[in-house]
Amino acid sequence: MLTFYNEQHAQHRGRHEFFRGEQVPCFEKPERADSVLAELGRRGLGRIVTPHGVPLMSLERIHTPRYLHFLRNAWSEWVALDPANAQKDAFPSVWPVRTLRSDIEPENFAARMGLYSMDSGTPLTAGTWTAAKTGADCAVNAAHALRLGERGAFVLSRPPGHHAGADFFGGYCFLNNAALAAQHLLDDGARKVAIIDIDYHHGNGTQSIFYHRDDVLFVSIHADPRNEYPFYLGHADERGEGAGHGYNMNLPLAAGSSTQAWFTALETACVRIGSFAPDAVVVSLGVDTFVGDPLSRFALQSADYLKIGERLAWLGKPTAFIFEGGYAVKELGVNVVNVLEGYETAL
Ligand code: SP5
Ligand code: ZN
Repeated sequence: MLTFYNEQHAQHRGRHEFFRGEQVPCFEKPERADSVLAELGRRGLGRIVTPHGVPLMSLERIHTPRYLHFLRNAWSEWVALDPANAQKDAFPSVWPVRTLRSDIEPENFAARMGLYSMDSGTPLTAGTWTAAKTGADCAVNAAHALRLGERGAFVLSRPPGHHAGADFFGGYCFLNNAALAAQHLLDDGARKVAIIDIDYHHGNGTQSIFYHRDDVLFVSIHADPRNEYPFYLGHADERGEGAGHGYNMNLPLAAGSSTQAWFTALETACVRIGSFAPDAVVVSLGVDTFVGDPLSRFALQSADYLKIGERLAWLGKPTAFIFEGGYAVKELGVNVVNVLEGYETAL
């Protein structure tokens, strides 16, 4: 398996996020990717390569030009508000909920940031754009490797991507790497792509990007949004709209669900993907389903991740694995690499 490693990932280094009115240290931190890289080295799972930079046009296949422009310039505008801001994470000050207008961008930066943000948990920092862009490069490169005949590719990058939509960030995510990979596969000749999202949290960004389309099937297993982030999307009755009707499948499970229930959902997801008959598969690989994860309430054990990789291998399609969530830093490497090894050694 080829790994596309984002050497710039540590440039995104948030100081804190808000949780119940308090600033708490960021869960999404550079040590996460370090843990996975170290385990990849120990297990010798194939070459680790640096991606080629892709043109911004590739990102515009998924994200709006206005949003990309905002992200690229955000840090310098934040610092322009007040030079002292250089030592502080950027957060929005206002959000345009329902009856407020979102068609006119305010000039004030912290207010404008609210237009592109969905939560108070996602700090924007000096290196966020560089890290996110290089991560997107990894995703597009991984998709390209599949088109060139690789059976599997892994994107080892942070920040993650699946909560980011066409024009917003949140949930620690800025650019939607899984969506960028899927779109590149299509642009390079694939006819149909399935995305399976196994992060603990619903991939609201990915779902919203492909909700009206039938060339990308989105299937997600996640904690029920009634009680878990992202709260406002991910219910079972969201099946897609227009041409996309029937091409979105959500399999929410109550927080605290058993591992057996989780694997039953995985089987349902895989059967749907099999009937869709995609040319390639993209996996949003979050391992915050782990029993020891500090954010989450599922119960998967490290050995379960080998089984996941094996089951995904049985789909028999070229597969790109995109690193998403997972916050039990010590076990993160083993859990992620177990999925990849299960995929490699199956069949
Ligand atoms: C990619 C990804 O996994 N994003 C998840 C974003 C979740 N943000 C909300 C975090 C809520 C913090 N809850 C702390 C519980 C401490 N016991
Ligand atoms: Zn997650």
